[in-house]
Amino acid sequence: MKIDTTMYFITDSSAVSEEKLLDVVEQACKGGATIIQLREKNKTTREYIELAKKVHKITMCYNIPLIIDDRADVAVAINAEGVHVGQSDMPVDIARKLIGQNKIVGATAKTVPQAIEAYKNGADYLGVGAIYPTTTKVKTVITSVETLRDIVNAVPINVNAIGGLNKDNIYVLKNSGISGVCAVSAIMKAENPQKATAELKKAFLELEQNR
Ligand code: TZP
Ligand code: MG
Repeated sequence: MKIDTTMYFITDSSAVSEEKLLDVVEQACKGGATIIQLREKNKTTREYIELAKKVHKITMCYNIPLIIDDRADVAVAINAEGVHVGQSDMPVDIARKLIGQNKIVGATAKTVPQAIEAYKNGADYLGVGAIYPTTTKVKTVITSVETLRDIVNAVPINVNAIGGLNKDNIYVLKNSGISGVCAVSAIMKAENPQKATAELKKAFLELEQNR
C-alpha cells in the first residue's frame, strides 16, 4: 500500500490530560502530519479503545491515517487505518492477517535482517532508530545512520527515522533515503504543536530538496 510517512507523529499521553492529548493530535493534523500513531503503554484494553475512538474521530476529519501501536485488536475494534508492531510484539504476518490486506502494518527494525524479515512478512513501512537518545519512555538502542541507510537500500518500502529527532538535528539524515521522520516529544512537548509539526515537516522536505 502507498502511504505518506513524511511527517509521522506519535502520541505520548503519559504526562498530559486527555483533553491536551486530543488537542495536540488536532494541532498535528493542522500542522501537516501525514500519519499519526496512538501509542499507549499503560491503558486497559477498554481505555485504549475509548481513547482510540476519540483520536480517530479527529484524524478522520483531516483524512490522516491513524495507526495503533502494538495492538491489532484495538486497531480492528475502532477500524483504524493500521497497526504498528515492534520486535517483541505480534509478528507482522499475524498482525496482517488480523487487520486485513487493505490496512497498514508498520514494523520496527533495527538491523537489515529484521528489516528484510518485516518486509517479506508484509510490512508497509519501517520505523528505524533510535537515531538520537530519546526522552520518551521506550526500550531502545541507538541505530547508526549507516545502518539506517543500509536498511533503506535493503527494502523497497518506506523507511522512517525515529528517536530524538527535531528540526535542528535531522540534518544527519540527509541522503539517507528515508521517506520521513517520526517524532514524539518534538511535537508533544512543543509550546505550539501545530507550528512544531509544520517546522519539522518543512525541515525534512528541505533536506530532501537539497539532496
Ligand atoms: N522507538 C524508538 S525511539 C522512540 C520509539 C517509540 C521514541 C521517540 O520519541 P522522541 O520523543 O521523538 O525521541
Ligand atoms: Mg511495540
